[in-house]
Amino acid sequence: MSETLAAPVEHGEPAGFWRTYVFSTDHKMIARQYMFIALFWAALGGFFAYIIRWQLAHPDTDIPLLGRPIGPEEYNAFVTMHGTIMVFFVAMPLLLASFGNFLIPLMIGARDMAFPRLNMLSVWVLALASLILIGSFFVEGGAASAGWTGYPPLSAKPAYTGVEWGMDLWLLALALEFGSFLMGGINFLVTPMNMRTRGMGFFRMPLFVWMVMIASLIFLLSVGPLIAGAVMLLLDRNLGTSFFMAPGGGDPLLWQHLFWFFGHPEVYVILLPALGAMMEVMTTFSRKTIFGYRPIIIAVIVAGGLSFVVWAHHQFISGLDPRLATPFSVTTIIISVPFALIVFALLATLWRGSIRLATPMWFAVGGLAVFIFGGLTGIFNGSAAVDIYIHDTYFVVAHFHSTLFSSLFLGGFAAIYYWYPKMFGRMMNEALGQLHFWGTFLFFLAVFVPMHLVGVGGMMRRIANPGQYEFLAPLAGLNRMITMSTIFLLLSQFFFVFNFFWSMFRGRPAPENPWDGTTLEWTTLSPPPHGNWPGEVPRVYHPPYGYGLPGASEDWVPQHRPLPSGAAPRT
Ligand code: HEM
Ligand SMILES: [Cu+2]
Repeated sequence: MSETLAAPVEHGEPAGFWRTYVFSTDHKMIARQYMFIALFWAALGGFFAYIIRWQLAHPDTDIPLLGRPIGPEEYNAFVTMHGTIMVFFVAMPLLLASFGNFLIPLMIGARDMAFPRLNMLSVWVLALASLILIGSFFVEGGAASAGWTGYPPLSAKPAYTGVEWGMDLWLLALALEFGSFLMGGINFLVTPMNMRTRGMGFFRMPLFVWMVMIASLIFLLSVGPLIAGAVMLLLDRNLGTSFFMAPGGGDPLLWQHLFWFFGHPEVYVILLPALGAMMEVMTTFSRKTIFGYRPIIIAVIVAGGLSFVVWAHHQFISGLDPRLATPFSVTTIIISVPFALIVFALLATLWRGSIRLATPMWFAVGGLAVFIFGGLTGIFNGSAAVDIYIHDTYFVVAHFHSTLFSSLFLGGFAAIYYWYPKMFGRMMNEALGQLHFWGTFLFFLAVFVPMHLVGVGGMMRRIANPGQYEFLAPLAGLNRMITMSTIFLLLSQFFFVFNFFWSMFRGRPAPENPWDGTTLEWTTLSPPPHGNWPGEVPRVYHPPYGYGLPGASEDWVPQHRPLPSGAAPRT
């Protein structure tokens, strides 16, 4: 791309504490801010998972750490907030916003984002949304409790849940969060479109950049109807309209359509950056060019497009016209085709590679394995006939956690362990990293594999006390085992927390390129200075993953070095 655009951006070197750490326009500082917001919320979301699980295993007893029992109303609030937090305040800020911000300029060879002030605004709007969501716990009636999907009529009439302000604040917090990611999304799209360094064609961008661009586009295109829906719900709650209330002529199903038209694409907004990070890690640690670079991009675009026509698979038994069930089943099953292609491409990348099993690679491979598993159970949910039996059971809960946990946490940890040296200038401890991986991976399986059995055994989701149902009595032992495993899963995270903060101050100083990566972020200092490269921005000579090239002196050629004559990386 043109040299002028890659020249230093207009905002100068930051000066002083406030401009450097708080109101920063530097994409790398903004990325760290997003990361800390996400990690704060992850701790709270995880704590809520523990509260939920404790209540399910030992209903109505004192919850250790909380120091008191919770009733069914509060249980609903914890489930709602757990889901809301994990999806909107952990997954998107961490995968899309933090890594998107940190990596896009570094990977494409730009000195910052296209719109640095908009970037700063987006993180502060998210911070405001976070404060409002926290505030909603302390208002009269407590926090929202209509589920993360906020279905009316439950969400439309305060009398149904006893939640007054909490629900309005929930809607407001989400509206602000959406606004924040719309602003972020503009940067994630415009920056790679306009600010690539010389030689960086679109098909020479690392896959992570592609994934963030496609995720941002999906988000931009799907969120509008839900914002309209949220305004209508606010009006129903506060001004007596009846968009979603049957007695006044409204239709609660309308909300479900608006929500899931956004909701299904939204899971890809979470998934794609995670997959992108896993791809970067896998190619580096198997020392092999990614298999099928272009087919992967095309498959993701196809899956992204299809994600707009599958939404009613969440509504098979909602009173939807049964003639609609078949088309939505079919589109849902079709969407597994591009994903199967991506999975095979990744397996082919690993195949016969010289695999280096460091912590990022463990998380990436573990994440891929769990994602495959979660994708397979999705086929059952997507088939309308089967879904009649498993809808709203713990089978569904187990399915979506397999895909979401593998994206958010297994993919997210792969990304953190991989790029931490670049982000913070120090290496993380490898032994602690591997302990963290095995604790997380094995206890994840111990929580969510048996959960499928509980679901097939008939246990419904969103119930506060399974002890009230005689037919669920045989599942009590499994439920206690799942809760025990949840506690160990959460305890395993202390390996990470300690490693993360300890390494920041005590870790071995990171070299520029600790993993022998080929993409541009590894060509500058760790951490990169303001403006990203101390001297000129490097230019690019070939596609991103130059591993194992014949004629090269090492097993890799970085993107900013010309290829040895005769070598051409496959794309
Ligand atoms: C520590 C690991 C986790 C455990 C033990 C856990 C456990 C649970 C449980 C027991 C429920 C209640 C299910 C119900 O009654 O419907 C739930 C709901 C949910 N979880 Fe998790 N979860 C974990 C991590 C995650 C992650 C990583 C995500 C997303 C990225 C997530 C997203 C959700 C969502 C969206 C709901 C639905 C909330 C609702 O029904 O309104 N969870 N989780
Ligand atoms: Cu869906």
